[in-house]
Amino acid sequence: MKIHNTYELKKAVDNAVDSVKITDVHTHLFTTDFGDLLLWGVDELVTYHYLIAETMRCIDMPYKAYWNLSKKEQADLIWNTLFIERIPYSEACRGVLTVLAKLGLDVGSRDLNAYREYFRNMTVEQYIDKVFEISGVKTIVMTNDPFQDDERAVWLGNYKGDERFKAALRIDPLLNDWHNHYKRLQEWGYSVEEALTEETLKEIRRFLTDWIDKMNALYMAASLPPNFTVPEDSVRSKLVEECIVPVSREKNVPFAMMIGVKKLTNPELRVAGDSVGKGSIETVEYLCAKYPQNKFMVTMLARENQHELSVAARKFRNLLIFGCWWFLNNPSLVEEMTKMRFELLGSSVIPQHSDARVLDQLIYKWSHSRKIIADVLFDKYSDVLATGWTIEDDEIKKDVENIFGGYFWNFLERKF
Ligand code: HDL
Ligand code: ZN
Repeated sequence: MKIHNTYELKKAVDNAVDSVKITDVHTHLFTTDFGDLLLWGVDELVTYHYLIAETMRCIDMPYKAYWNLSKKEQADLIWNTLFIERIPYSEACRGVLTVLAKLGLDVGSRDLNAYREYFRNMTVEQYIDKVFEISGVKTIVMTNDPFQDDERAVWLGNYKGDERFKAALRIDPLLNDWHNHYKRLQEWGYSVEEALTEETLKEIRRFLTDWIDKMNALYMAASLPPNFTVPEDSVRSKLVEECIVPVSREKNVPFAMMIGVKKLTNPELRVAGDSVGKGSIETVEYLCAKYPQNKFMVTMLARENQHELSVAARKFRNLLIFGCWWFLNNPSLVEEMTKMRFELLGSSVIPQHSDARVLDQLIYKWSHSRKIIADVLFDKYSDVLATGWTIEDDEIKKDVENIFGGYFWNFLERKF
């Protein structure tokens, strides 16, 4: 049906965005095969590391004392500090409230114990179904690291899987800390040594291939520091060009570079202690230009990298940019980045991923992002209509399905 006015346009956009089933290309969630690695429920939600960082700004408790508290005591402390003693309007705080509201709980009661009651008789299987249904997510991609022993054991054991959960092979230890991890590959039967001999490089390629096959990984990924540079005279640069790139091309799986993480800026905050730094767009451009048959997914953590990354995506069809990652996943920056990306790239981008670490977060991260992306799309479509161009509602539906996952699946299929 042709759209005739902004009222019909708003309705068509809201219907399309509210009903689209999402592919979430980057999360830290796990199937139930992995047991406690899958975090869920209100205490995990409230002790999300974003909220730990925000709480520790407000109190003088020694970091060590916080880490020695039980999970419940940590949640009580965070709840009292950020939700009772203050109005919870940071994005991570608001997210908790959105989850409680979407679950139909009495948010106004501020009663954490009542929220805990809700989960008392819930099984994880029931809750996975509920969260996928409420959030409108159809498929999520996990972050799967064979160097994590408890996770590795599951892959080598009786992993059954769940068709809603896909795998991504995460290789930070290999790329960022070869010196301390090559012995692991030796233990696992790969004839590598610390020196990157031809034999070692061949065996690393075998390791990557084996795990892509074992996991049926959709892509390989690594989080990388601001100074990540290729080419350079370094182990990491050599591993990227001699191992990651050839395996990525041969298996036709993208290499996802997540650039700009300054690890443990405050080590006492542990998982909450990482910060951000501007990365090198030249490295992204070099790799995309030198390896046109390879596919690269890139997300960068610094706001300062966003415009040049969008321009780089204009230059290389084998570059797919994705998400408003981590410190960028806030309404003001999601709107800014989404507008810029749609204006520079049209729909050939993945505007968002959740990065959810706790299952419940799918509910809020997608509720918040859907609204912003819908508003930006409404603006863009309105501008098009204002020229006298016409738009049909099923064209909007198709465009929305594309940006909430279709373009990702299409990118995986493409061979350059
Ligand atoms: O490296 C990553 O994938 C990051 O997303 C980190 O896990 C980070 O701690 C995080 O959860 N950000 O949202
Ligand atoms: Zn992540």
